[in-house]
Amino acid sequence: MELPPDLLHQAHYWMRLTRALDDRGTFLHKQSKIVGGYFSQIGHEAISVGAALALGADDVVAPMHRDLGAYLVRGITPQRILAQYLGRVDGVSHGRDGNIHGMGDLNYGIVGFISHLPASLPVMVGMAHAFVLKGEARVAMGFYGDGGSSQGLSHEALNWAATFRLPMVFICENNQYAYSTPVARQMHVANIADRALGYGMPGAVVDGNDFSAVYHAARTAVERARSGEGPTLIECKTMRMRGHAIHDNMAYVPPALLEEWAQRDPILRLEAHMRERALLDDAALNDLLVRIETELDAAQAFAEQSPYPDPATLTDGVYAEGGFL
Ligand SMILES: Cc1ncc(C[n+]2csc(CCOP(=O)(O)OP(=O)(O)O)c2C)c(N)n1
Repeated sequence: MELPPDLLHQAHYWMRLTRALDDRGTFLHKQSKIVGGYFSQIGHEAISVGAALALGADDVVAPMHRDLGAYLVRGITPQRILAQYLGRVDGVSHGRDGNIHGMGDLNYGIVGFISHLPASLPVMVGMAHAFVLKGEARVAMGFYGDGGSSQGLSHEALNWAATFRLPMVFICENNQYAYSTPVARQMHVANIADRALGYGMPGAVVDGNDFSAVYHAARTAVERARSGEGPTLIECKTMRMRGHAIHDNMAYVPPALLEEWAQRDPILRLEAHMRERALLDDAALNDLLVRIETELDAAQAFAEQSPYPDPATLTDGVYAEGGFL
């Protein structure tokens, strides 16, 4: 089924913004303005944007370190994200973390990434269970990687969600490597989604570099979850196009593999599709890219003038105040 033009234009903007913001982060890191590591998400844009666009405003999501697009789609501004990267008070975690780890904001339905890989999944399953107990028609979505899929917490979370038919969508981003470990060195199944059968839920394998495929699968899973039919596991196959983090030159990845995946770049594919449908031409693309760079220049200026946090506030927010849902 062909997606409507307005959805494709939205997706195109978010995917281009995600990549440009990622490039901006790399640039700021090279200027030594970002303390610590920097995780690039290049190549993951169709997954984070496609899955997040399938959610409703009251739903909740736990993105990970390569899901920048999901933060943007949910409404976290580039200003706040760049301030976060620079450790400033206007960052999402108010200067408590540099790069991706602490970027949660429940006002936007975003649970901050728990660095211990699939550790976010049981949290999201708990939220999904709370929605059922409270009789709310809300959906929880959790992202995890191929590496995270081999850890115990992901199995427990999937099993619990299936057992209680929870409104949960699992998005597994299979980007072929967990740090330097290729998928074949950590599991003996062809598809991570094949495991869905063992948990008792539907599993879908999608081309993670195809926005339309990701969006359709996520939309179907969200609708299924909302109507009380239970969880779905969606495996999005993609490739990590950069090192694990900026320090990693990924000498362990065969260059031909990267070249092969570069031919399937998710943004170029979406643009080719839009051009075929006469929804995009060179002039419109150029306008969009200029608009995004202008937006990011303003965001960077905002972030760079934002102060560092007052050390006296260091323990603020360590304990929950009031309810969280
Ligand atoms: C329990 C634990 N062990 C190790 C790490 C360090 N670490 C962070 S991401 C990562 C690899 C994750 O691989 P995957 O789940 O496939 O996600 P990807 O980085 O490929 O997107 C590792 C080993 C961690 N954060 N937590």
